[in-house]
Amino acid sequence: MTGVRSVDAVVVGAGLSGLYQLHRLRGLGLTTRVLEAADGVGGTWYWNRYPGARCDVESMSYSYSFSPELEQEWTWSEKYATQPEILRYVEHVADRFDLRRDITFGTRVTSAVYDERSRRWQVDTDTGESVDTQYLIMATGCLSVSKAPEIPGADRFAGSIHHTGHWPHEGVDFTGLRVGVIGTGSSGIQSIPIIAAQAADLTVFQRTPNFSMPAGNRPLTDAEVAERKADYRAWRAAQRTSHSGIPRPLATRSALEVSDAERTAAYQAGWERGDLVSIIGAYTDTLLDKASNDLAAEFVRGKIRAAVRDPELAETLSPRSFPYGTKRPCLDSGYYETFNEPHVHLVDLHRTPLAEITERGVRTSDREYAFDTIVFATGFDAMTGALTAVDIRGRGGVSLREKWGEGPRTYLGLAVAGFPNLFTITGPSSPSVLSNMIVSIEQHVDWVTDCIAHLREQGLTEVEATVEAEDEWVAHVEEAGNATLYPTADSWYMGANVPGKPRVFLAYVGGVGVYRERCDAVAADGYAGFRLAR
Ligand code: FAD
Ligand code: N01
Repeated sequence: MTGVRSVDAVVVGAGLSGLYQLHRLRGLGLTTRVLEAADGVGGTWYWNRYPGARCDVESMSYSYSFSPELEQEWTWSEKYATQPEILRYVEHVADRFDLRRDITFGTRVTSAVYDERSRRWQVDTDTGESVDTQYLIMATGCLSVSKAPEIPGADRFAGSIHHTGHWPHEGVDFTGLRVGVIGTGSSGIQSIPIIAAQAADLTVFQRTPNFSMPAGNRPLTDAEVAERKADYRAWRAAQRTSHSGIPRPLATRSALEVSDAERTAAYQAGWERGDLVSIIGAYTDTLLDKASNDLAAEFVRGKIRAAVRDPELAETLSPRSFPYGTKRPCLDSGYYETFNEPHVHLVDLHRTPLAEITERGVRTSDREYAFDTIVFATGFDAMTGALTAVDIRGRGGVSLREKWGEGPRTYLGLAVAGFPNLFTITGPSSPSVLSNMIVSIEQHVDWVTDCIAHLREQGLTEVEATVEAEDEWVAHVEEAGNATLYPTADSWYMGANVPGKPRVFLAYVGGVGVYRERCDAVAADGYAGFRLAR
C-alpha cells in the first residue's frame, strides 16, 4: 500500500514488545499502526528457527503476565519451550487479542523524521508506505539485527549458508552433509548437538569458548503446571520486583566466606537446577569479585573436563579469557559431549584465525575445510543495531546514529533527548538483556502507555527527555556497570562483537525491581527529567 496515513502512534516491530504495545495503546483509544519487516508476528521467535532453538528462561516465567485469562488458558509443555511452541504462543496472543488487523507485515521502516512545527513524526518504509504519527515507539528488539563473520567470500561459496538469526522456514536437512558451524554462543551451542546428530561430518569454528551448563530440559508435569497456575499472580508480582525477572532467594554470602565443600555443593545444586542464574546467584559476589568468580568458573571448567574425553580438547573448550557470566552463559542439551563424537571436530580460531569463505568451504590461516553447508551462528549487532539501522532524525534534523556515535545515550533506556515523542522498548541502558526480557518488556510498555495517557489527560502534546536527565542516567549506568566484572569481557553486552562499535556497557545492572521503582518515581514526580509541552 502506498500513500500517507495519519495515526496517533506507530509501533515498529511485532515481537513480544510490539504486540503488547499495540494492545495497550488500543486500550487507550489511540489509532495505532504496527510496521513489521517480517511476514508474521513473533520477532525473535519468527526469525530464529534454527534446530534446537528454545528459551533459556523457564516457559512458565517467559510468558506474558498482563492477562490472567491468557496465562490460565495457555499450557506450556516443557521446562524450556521450543521455538515452534513459543511462536505458536505469540500467534495465539495475536489472534486472541485480534492484533493482526493493525499490523502491516513485510514492511521495513527506513527513516523517521520529527517535524518540530507539527510535532509529528513522518515514518517512511521500504514499500513506499509512509505514516504520519504523533508517537513513535521502537519495539525493534535488542537482538534482531544479525551479523555475519567479518570475512570475505560468502558470495562465492558453492553450497548453502544459513544464519541462525534468519533461518529458512522450511528447515535445513543436514543428513549426510559436511557442515561447518562458525560461532559458539547460545545459538551455536543449542544447534551444534542437533546438527551433529544429522551431519556426516561437522566442524565447529570457535573463537571464544563459552560457559554452558545442561538445561535439564524435560516435559512439565500436570501437577507443576497446576501449582504454578494456582499461584500465578503472586509469582508474577515476585518477578516484577526481583533482580533478573526470575524470582529466587537472594544469596547472602560471598563465595569466599564458605568452605570448599559447601561451595561445591551450592554450585552443584545450581548445575543440576539448570538455569541461567543458578550458579551466578549462588553467592553475592560472583559478578563483582574476580576471586569469587574464579571459583565458579573453575567449577564449570571441571564439568567440561568431565564431559569431554580428550583432555586437550576439553581445555580448548574451556573459557579462560573472561569471568563466568560476563558473557551470557548458555544452557545446552549435550553440547560438550558432542565433541566426543568421531565425526565432530573443533577448530580453535585463536590458533588458526578465519581467513575467508572459498568456493569449497572455509579457509583458516593454515588450511581449507570443504563443506556442503555453512552455518553462521555469529550473533547480532545487539541493543543499538536495529535503532541505528533506521535513519531517525529528531530536533534540528539531528540523526540518532550521529548522536550515538560514541555509544548510546538515553534516559532510562526509554527516551532520548532531542527526540520528542519517541520511545524505545527495552532500549540501551535499561535492564533488558540482563533480565527475563518479557518482564522488562511489559514494564516498559506499561510505563510508555501510562506516560501517553498522562499527556492526553493533561492536554500535552510533547514529551522529551532533558539533556541533564540523560547525562545523569548515562553516568549512573556506567558507574553501576563499572562496579561489576562485566566491562572486563569482550562481549556483545560491551559492543565488542561488532568491529568499530564503541565499547560501552549497553545494559543497566541495577536489576528490574530497582529500575521499576526508579521509573515509577519519575512518573509519580510528574515525569521528572522530561520536558512536557502543551
Ligand atoms: P524482537 O523479538 O527482536 O522483535 C523485533 C521485531 O522488530 C522483529 O520482528 C523485527 O523484524 C522488527 N523490526 C526491527 N527493525 C525493524 C524495522 N526497521 N522495520 C520494521 N520492523 C523492524 N530473552 C529471554 O528473556 N529469555 C529467553 O529465553 C530468550 N531466548 C532468546 C533466544 C534467541 C534465539 C534470541 C535471539 C533471543 C532470545 N531472548 C530471550 C531475547 C529475545 O529477543 C526477547 O526475549 C524478546 O523476544 C524480544 O522481543 P521484542 O519484541 O522486544 O524484539
Ligand atoms: O550470538 P553470540 P548468539 N569470527 O554473539 C562468534 C540470545 N540467545 O546468536 O565470542 C569468528 O552470543 C563469537 O565469537 P566471540 C542470548 O542473549 C539466547 O549465539 O565474539 N567467530 C561467538 O562465539 C545470546 O547471548 C538463546 O569471540 C565469530 C558467536 O559467534 C544472544 O541471543 C539462544 C565472529 C556469536 O555468539 C546472542 O546469541 C540464542 C567472527 N568474525 C540466542 N563473529 C537461548 O538459549 C562472531 N563470532 C535462549
